[in-house]
Amino acid sequence: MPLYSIRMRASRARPGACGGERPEHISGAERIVAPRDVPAIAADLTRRALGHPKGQPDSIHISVEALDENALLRIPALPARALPCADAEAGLRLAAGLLREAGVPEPEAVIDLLLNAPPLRGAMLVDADTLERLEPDRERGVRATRMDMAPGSALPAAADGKQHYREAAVLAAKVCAAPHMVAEICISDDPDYVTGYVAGPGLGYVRIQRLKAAGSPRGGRIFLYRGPREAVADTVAFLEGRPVLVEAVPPPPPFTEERGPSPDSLAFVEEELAGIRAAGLYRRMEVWERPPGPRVRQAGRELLLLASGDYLGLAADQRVKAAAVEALEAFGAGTGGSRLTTGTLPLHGRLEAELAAFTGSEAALVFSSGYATNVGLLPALCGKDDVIFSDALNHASIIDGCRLSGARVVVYPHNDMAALDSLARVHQGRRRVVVSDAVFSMDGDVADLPGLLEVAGRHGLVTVLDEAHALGVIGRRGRGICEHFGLTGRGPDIFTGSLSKALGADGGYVRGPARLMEWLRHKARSFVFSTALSVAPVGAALAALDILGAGPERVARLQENAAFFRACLREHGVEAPGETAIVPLMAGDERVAIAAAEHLRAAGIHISAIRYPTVARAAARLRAALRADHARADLARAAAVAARALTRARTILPPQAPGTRRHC
Ligand code: WAQ
Ligand code: MG
Repeated sequence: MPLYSIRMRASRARPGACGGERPEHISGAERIVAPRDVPAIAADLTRRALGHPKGQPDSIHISVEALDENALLRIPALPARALPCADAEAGLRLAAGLLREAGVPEPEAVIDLLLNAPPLRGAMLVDADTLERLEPDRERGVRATRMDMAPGSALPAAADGKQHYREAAVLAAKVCAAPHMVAEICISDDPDYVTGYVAGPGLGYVRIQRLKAAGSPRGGRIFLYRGPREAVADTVAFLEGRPVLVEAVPPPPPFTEERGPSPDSLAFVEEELAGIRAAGLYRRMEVWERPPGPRVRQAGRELLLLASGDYLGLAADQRVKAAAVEALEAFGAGTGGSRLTTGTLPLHGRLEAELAAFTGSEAALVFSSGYATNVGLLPALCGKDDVIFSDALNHASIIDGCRLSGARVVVYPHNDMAALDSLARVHQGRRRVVVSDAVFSMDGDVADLPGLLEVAGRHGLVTVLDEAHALGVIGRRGRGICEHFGLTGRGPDIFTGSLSKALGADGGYVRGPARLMEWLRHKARSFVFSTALSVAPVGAALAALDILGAGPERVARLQENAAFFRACLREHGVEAPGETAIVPLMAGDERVAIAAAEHLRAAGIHISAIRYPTVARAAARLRAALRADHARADLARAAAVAARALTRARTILPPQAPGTRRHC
């Protein structure tokens, strides 16, 4: 069967070139194919020329020529192996060792030559002993061409579309079959392809994981020759003219004993960050230069802060800090063990007793954070045969706790007790739990506890209420959701909460019946496997409870401030329902929320813009959080500026282009 050699060469005029210069080579490739495959392969190579990462060509040459069947040589592929290495330096050392093995006396000098030569289209043909250049055209080098894998070779195409190995293995087989050839070394000029190889007739094809730094466009090839000068012409003629088909090219051997991550094993991180930026969801961490307070400093600027969970101003309270210091002095900075091993100190038990007493529960159990509390409690309560009914606007820690439990999770529409009732009728299970935020963290509304208790009672559901934003905030004396509703009879079964918001400290807790705490000590994995909460926050929380227990003044001031701020907003035409310390100012579009927050900042006011994934897409908002120690004048000003900021942001922004909000 006649065969054709198809060769592609893509090039462009050098930028700023003066006349007479050679065009810049972009890419080249070739195949040897049966006549019927010529059109398809020619198209394929043209596509490849047009899509090369080095850029668009000015001209693409495709040549198709019939081969002299009698001259066609079939040779076996070289056996292939792969050497892993951590970086190019290590790789070049491996290459030098291989060249020496192939009989090259000064391999380091060969590598120097390769690294310092100007870019060539072809390879340098170099005397293996004297390093003299032997090829007739030193600007171009010698090209190995008219070669391909034999048809029927089973080598699959590279998954990334890069055919480097396949082509290199063919080329190396031909080079090593050339007369008087000792060895070859090759570094790709593809900036993304750091793997190179050394090959030799006795050596085989040895892939070296890294022969250059990623991003470097420098590549090159050296063919090492040992023979009479008169035979150089024959070798060049073989390399350039003799048609060769290489049989049974083996699949690329992997770099198995790889140590350390390959340089781009974390490439997905950059990609995902780019997507996050493009969707306007990129987040920074600002540094606050003072403890939480009504006024704070950030990046050298004084700001009025309406964004802190330190609702009662206890985080920097003198007595709270002093108690933390005292606890630290008495018991040290860290506890050094889980509560079940060596981490339980006298203060832990005291705090649990005081918390229970303050809230009217039988007992409490302290966790290392509010998040750890919910992801510990829910999987302890429920497993795969169970059902958890969860409010659609519950906090992420509840959502994660539900998922981790493996229970069937039935999300009911926000605060919709009729819906909960019908869902509870349908979804049966071994144990059934309903869990809700007491105060919803992004909307600031209060769970319909009387309704929830009624539905739960009807269906025998275990009730869990998260009081993170309720303790110290709602109820006349800050005792939380039961006090808020004036509930006297039986309340929810279990409460969770946080020590790091109104109590100004750190950590989380569960409270409820004593037997439940005893059981959780065995069951809640975030409790069992966390180091015990350190004593400074435990001491701080105890002092905060003391202050709260002494009188409801702070709580009252917080509630008055929240009412005042809402009234101011309404005066400026901004809807501000609710009664808790959290006031959402709805923006909808993420960009409106961000622009409004920026406007507020320019006026010296910090109110957080909240957006996906914290809230649903297109439900972005400014979330104002009130404090007991906010001054009335400041709140009045903040309300006025916030109202203006939202109106402006809405009018200035063009409607969002369709599709730009999609990002997963
Ligand atoms: N003949 C001689 N030299 C050539 C040829 C050729 N046909 N093609 C390229 N060169 C020279 C030229 O100087 C290039 O700068 C240099 O080789 C590198 O060429 O196991 O992609 O085409 O996975 O960038 C190695 C694969 C891939 C290793 C090598 O070379 C593996 C590669 P590139
Ligand atoms: Mg190439």
